Amino acid sequence: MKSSRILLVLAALAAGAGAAVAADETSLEISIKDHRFSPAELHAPADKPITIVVKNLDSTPEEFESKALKIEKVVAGSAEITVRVRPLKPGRYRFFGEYHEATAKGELVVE
Ligand SMILES: [Cu+2]
Repeated sequence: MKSSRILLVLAALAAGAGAAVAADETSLEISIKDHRFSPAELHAPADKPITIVVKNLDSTPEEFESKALKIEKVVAGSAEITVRVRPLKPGRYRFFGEYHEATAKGELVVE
């Protein structure tokens, strides 16, 4: 009885901590259609962690890649991935779809 109460308190504390982190995080969403990103430009505030959900609406796979962001992750056709980005300084960070580099281009604008 006593130990289960302690567990409940710990669970509540953990949930609170998680909510605090989530509130400070910027969540962005981008989709891929016809080998292009939409929107092609994402905006995020500086110095905060960023989560980007990449939805691939094409039936073929794409690789979400950014040298500036140090990201390289394959997203299967008709699937989605979530990438986490460390807090960034203001600037423009290019990304692209490695499998269709000619068309799949975008930028994350941090300000
Ligand atoms: Cu690559």
